[in-house]
Amino acid sequence: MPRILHLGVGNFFRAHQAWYTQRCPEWNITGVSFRSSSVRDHLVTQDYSYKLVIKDTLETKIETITCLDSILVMVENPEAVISAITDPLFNVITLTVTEKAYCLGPDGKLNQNDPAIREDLNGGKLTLIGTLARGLAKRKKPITILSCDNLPENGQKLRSAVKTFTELANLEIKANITYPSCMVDRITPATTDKIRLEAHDHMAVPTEEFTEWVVENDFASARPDWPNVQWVDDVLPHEMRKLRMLNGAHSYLAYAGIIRGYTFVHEAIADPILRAGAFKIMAEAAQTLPKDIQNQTKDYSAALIKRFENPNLLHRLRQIAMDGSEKLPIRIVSTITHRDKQDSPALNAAITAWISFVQKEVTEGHLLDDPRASQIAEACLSDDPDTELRNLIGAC
Ligand code: CS2
Repeated sequence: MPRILHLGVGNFFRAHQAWYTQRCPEWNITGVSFRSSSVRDHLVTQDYSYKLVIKDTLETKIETITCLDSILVMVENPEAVISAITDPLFNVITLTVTEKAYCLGPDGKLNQNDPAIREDLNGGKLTLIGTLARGLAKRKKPITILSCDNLPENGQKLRSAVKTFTELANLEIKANITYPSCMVDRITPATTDKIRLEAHDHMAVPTEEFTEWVVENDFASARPDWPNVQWVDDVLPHEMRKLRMLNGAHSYLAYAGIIRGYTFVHEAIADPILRAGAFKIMAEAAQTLPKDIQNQTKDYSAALIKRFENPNLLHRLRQIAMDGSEKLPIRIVSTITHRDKQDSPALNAAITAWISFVQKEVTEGHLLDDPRASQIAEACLSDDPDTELRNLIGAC
């Protein structure tokens, strides 16, 4: 039976890639958890199957997902993960590890001074990039590595990061490896006790009905025939549309919404000021997209607003607000850069909202959920917090 190795078994993977793979009965997935064994410890007691609770505006559907059938835990046994990467049993490695795990600098290349990368190169704790490089260096058979994180040109960025690490660690990769880029989309909130009760499953995952996956068709060997995937030669226009319009508006709603006292996305989008702001971000973002998709952007914005309005999804603004220093450069700052000399008041309002949010959090003594939390806190307490914070996300 062909197999996928999936790195990062969080809710998004369980709602998106696993849902597609469930529709390819001949394919199974081995998962890898990086930081803790807790997902494995729970799923193992239920044969790794779990319920997907699909919440539309009008109805809820519950599906059982069974294609995941084992999980390796990095902190318990890193060697097992490296062996899996070399194992010819796997044809595809997919990843959902969040932006920060790539350890990229502002130029989108591996940040060679990242303390975690330095530690890994010096024989300490393995990073995601170091783990992939070490496994791939031992691999003989072709394999496809498919990044499913919200980064533009995610495949190319991963390829370049692994290549740089390989050189720094004096490793050599001989196998034929492809790194197609892809765009993934399905809004997936964190699980709540209410969802667990509703699905009678401790490991249930809530998600929306809508789902989208656009993948570059560049696979080194067998691949699943995932249904409803759009197979393309160039995914970049799709990535830009989604990151700049959906994720950009999401981040704005998160920061401006929390400041205005809201908890969930559907509450924030019902506020006329925030709704207008989200629409304007999408309009400013739409103008940066390639000409041939410009005519789709009006309908796309309207569809996004409808998805944000879903009152049953209960998507917390704080979930989106985390890791702002990683997310904003990609979804807001780079859009401003692409607008060249045109004014970008709505996109700038998202940056201002982030600055107000982090300042409020720091003033109130809350620990920020962000890999650069301490730098942000320092910037907030400096003489010129506005400039310092803008510098941190490259928005100067
Ligand atoms: C959200 C995304 O948490 C966030 O930053 O903007 O996770 C968003 O829900 C997904 O990209 C939707 O596909």
